[in-house]
Amino acid sequence: MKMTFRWYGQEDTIPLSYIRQIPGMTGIVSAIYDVPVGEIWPLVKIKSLKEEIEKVGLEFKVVESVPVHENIKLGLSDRDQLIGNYIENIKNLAKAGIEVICYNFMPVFDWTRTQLDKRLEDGSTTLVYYQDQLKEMNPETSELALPGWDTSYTKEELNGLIAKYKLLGEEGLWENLSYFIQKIIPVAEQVGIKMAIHPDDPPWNIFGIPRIITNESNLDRFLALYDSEANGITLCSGSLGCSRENDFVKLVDKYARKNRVPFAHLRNVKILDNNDFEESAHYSLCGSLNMVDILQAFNDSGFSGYIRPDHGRMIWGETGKPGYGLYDRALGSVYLTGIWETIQRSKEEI
Ligand SMILES: [Mn+2]
Repeated sequence: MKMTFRWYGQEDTIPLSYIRQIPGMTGIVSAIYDVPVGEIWPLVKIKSLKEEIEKVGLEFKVVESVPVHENIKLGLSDRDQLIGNYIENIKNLAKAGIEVICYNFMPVFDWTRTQLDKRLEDGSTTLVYYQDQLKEMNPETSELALPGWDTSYTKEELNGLIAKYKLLGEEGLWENLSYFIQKIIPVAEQVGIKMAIHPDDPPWNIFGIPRIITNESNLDRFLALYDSEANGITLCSGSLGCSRENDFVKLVDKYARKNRVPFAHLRNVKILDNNDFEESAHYSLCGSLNMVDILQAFNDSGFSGYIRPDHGRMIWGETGKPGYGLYDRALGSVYLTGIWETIQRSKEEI
């Protein structure tokens, strides 16, 4: 297991030198953020990002993410050209020594939460998802916007896009995902990149828009689209784990054993009634997921890929990008590293 940390480039308020000081930290997960979705990332930009990261003594092996243009997900007439650009990105990233590319195939909205600063009992703030809040934020009927939405769309554009996806439906989205996968995976195999799809977050349909990377049977279906280690999953405990139907430990055991998990996101969530959930501290007793069982499953399946702590709460008065402060993610990563050390030590003693 190699512990990594997400960093948003020069816009990020957290200096790389601080991340370097977290015990056990080996690498940075980042991306090129100033090139519009669908366009080619210049190799020179990728290389200079890599140099910046390596200068502080960290590795740059995982990119999160190379976003997939909506027209590829919708299967529109310009998708071949957009997939061509995507392939150029895969090739350029391989040239710079990248090993894993994380991406997702979620229509319109990426991760969805209804509040980004819910105050918990201990005074920290966190991201939450409450169905009651969600109902009030349906873009088709309400003026309210969900936090984290792409504000570059006008309301009319957004509703037009939602209507297109409703028409496409789940099967249409599967077809377009398969089309994309058949084109990109052979290239990834050739250049030695592992593609790792991130599950939909949360793993169910929102506002009638289809979401398909949601559970075990759909992950099976996804992996069968192209049977190759280059066609893998970013196993995210916080996304899959906020549905009680997903047994995350079982998913780790199943997919990591098949070498289909080059990258994982670990965080905890507290599942409440009514599909509500709150992002909690990583510590097992703070949420509904058991981190010891999860890391034990990674160990038992021979996992040698990259892990990063996922979202953290805001603690100790820190302000910044919700979910991506330094303190709680640093605590989370060291906690995970400690569990991993204990598991490795117990193996040596046997
Ligand atoms: Mn994640």
